[in-house]
Amino acid sequence: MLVVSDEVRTAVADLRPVVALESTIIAHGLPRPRNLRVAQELEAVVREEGAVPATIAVLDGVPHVGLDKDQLERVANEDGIRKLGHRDLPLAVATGASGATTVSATALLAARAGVRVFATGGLGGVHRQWTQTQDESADLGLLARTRITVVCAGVKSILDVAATLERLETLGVAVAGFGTDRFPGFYLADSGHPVEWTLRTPAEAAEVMRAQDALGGPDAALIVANPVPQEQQLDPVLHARVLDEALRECEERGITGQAITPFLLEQLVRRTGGASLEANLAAVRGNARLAGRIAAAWAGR
Ligand code: PSU
Ligand code: MN
Repeated sequence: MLVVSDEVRTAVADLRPVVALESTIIAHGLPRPRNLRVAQELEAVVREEGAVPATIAVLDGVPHVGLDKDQLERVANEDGIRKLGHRDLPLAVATGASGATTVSATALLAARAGVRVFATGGLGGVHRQWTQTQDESADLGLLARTRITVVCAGVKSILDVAATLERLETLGVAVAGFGTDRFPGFYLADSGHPVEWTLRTPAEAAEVMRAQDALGGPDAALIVANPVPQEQQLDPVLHARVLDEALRECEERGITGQAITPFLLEQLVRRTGGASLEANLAAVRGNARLAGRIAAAWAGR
């Protein structure tokens, strides 16, 4: 039911560092052909930190943890690759579908394969029109039930960040800033909201993971919120303006459901002349690196 690559399986068995990587950002979050290069680069960054990358996707109904070169290419370039949240996994398996996994599906499959650390860009969360649409990413609920450490640059700035932070509190998901007491804003180093906890080193993050296991309780995640470096962030004024425009366009065109996130991300790339893409990539790269370091500290347990 779950194919774990030889490299990942051996590393997990030997307690060596492994970092899970999601594939929705590759298939639906980034434009071609850059997406494949980014997928390869993220794996390389994880390796530079001495960890084994485990990119996760479903191909022809088979969930894979750890992709080879051709499989990664399929995710990046194949038409008709679906976007799979965790609820979609049994449907994709039973029907033989292929799809990229979101944070929720990636976290579930990673945890099943024994991978404890996961790097992504921005988490899904509560959308701005929530009172009308009830659109809240399944990422949040799944992270409340899965013992995994997610390194991210906050939640996507297209969301209602304050509401998302409240939901994470309600759901009992631990959130800590890495080297900051501000919750990062994905394209921006600071979302405008504080975090109550700050971790300063990968070893400290691994210490929290140990404490989670020792204390027991619900199998919730640890979110390590790692800001994009200040000098690589998107200009905050430009960000505010284009986000407003993109949200308005989304509403005018009646885009809903799973399509909202890819649509808005693409609009931002277009309306910033590619600058949002660079900030996005800087954030994801930094997260892959930090995840590699946390995985290394965790492996030394
Ligand atoms: N962040 C990005 N690009 C993305 C996503 C996040 O920079 O494509 C994806 C993640 O896979 C996340 C998903 O899990 O969007 C959330 O989508 P939704 O809001 O439909 O749950
Ligand atoms: Mn949604």
